[in-house]
Amino acid sequence: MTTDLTLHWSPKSPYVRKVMICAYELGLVDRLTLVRSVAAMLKPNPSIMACNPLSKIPTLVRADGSTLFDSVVICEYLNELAKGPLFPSEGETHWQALRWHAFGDGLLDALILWRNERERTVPLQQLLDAFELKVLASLQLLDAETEVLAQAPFSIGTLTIGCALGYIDYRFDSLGWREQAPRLAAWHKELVKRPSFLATKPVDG
Ligand SMILES: N[C@@H](CCC(=O)N[C@@H](CS)C(=O)NCC(=O)O)C(=O)O
Repeated sequence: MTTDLTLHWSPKSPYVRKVMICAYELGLVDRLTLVRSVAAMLKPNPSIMACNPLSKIPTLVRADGSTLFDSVVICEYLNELAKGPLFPSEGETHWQALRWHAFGDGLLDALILWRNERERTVPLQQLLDAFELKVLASLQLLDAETEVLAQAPFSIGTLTIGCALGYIDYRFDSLGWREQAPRLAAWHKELVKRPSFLATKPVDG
């Protein structure tokens, strides 16, 4: 298979992980050339910016040089390329998948801003408290939705929630989220047995 797609990639980014999980699930991994790219809010990266002025990963470069970002767009593009099932188009499963996709991305956005704030020399306590409140409330709601999550088909929605929970494991271990959301934890334990999750576990380096 030709590697006609270049992905600005990092093993730490949960948004990149979404794209990689889609690629594994859709059998498209062999078409990707992964370029290790460091994206940091305080240090715009010229090599990413040559393709994406926002200096964010994931950014996908196609064979004709055109680019696609962000993860929302890239995941849907890969699904379309493979004529995959990850973006259900019919009925309630469509809205369910889109809602969990937005929910998981929103949770990730809050977690990343929370992490940035807590690493500042003098963090703003009000912001730290607000992020914690939102993350705990999200976990509570997802825990209440576990039965529906478990019955839903595997989709961009369920995989994004899985990536957000994986990011909590990676960067917010001390939150003890499994005690706050035990039903969700049981669902997540099964989800991460999928080869696409095992192959994309976040790692430092
Ligand atoms: N909404 C974007 C978020 C991507 C994002 O924020 N990625 C982080 C890495 S985890 C990044 O590139 N940060 C660099 C920056 O914000 O300048 C997506 O879904 O792809």
